[in-house]
Amino acid sequence: MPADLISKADMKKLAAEASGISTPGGNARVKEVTNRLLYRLMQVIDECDVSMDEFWAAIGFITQTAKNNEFGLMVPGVALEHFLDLRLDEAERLAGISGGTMRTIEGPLYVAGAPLSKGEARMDDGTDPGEVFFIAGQVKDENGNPVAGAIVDIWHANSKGGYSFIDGEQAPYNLRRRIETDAKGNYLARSIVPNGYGCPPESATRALMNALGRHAERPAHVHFFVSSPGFRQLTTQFNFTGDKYLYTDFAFGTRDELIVTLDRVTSAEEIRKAGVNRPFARAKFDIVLVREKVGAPATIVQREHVIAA
Ligand code: MBD
Ligand code: FE
Repeated sequence: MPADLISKADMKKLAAEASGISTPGGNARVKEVTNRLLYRLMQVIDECDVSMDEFWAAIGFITQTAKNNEFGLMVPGVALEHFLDLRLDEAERLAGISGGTMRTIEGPLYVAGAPLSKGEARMDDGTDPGEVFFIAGQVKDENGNPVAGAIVDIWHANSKGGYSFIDGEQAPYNLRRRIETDAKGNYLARSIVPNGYGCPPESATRALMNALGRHAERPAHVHFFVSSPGFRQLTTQFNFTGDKYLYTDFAFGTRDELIVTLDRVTSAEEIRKAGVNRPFARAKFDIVLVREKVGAPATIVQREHVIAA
């Protein structure tokens, strides 16, 4: 069939009617967004001459994504989670907020309720053969003053790129910890160097990436939620210099301000001091929180989180 069979006016009228725009009742917000989405979708179908077979294949694909509980993975894969970050960055700028550590996407693999400890924690259970990794940092305010008692909630993948709870192979809360900063605002985590995450072979998200000619991999990364009363909660991650996928993250999470360099430590003296028995890696990740401001858009995102039993 040819493209552009229907007039814009006819599509607009049909979308508005389907969205209850001129009928009373219902939810005004739902009507508004449904109307705009439908109108744009109709336009895309008409402009691209989407066939009935193609349309129903797309509905099948969306249905499969939902059955797999995979929208949390699909959303960052098509850059929408990063897009939401860009909008929040800009809204903060307009609200006069600046200076804190850069945010980046939460991703779908957070599990609430990780063990909480003061000052430091060991995150791995000793079964992962990966490189020993110390993450040290200080939580500060915009003036450089330490923030004591901040909660640094850290989660990351193992040396195979898998997350505990999700991969079903690791102990509960392995590589997931909450650390309360000490009097100087410092936190220290002992863990293992993570590997990058790749979308599961059978996932709808990987199928989509294949169809788009993109890969479905993330560079290695470590996730953070950082919170303290009176400050805006921060959602962020860091990546590592030299990572193969650093600048092609399928989830668009990499930001130049959030790349750390692994310091490889081989001196016998340092190894002994660190309380380990082999060369290890370390990275520094300081965090600047900005003060909460009335009227500023919230940084705490309400979304479904798993809590491990
Ligand atoms: C991840 O570990 C992740 O952080 C994101 C955003 C998507 C998939 C896997
Ligand atoms: Fe992740």
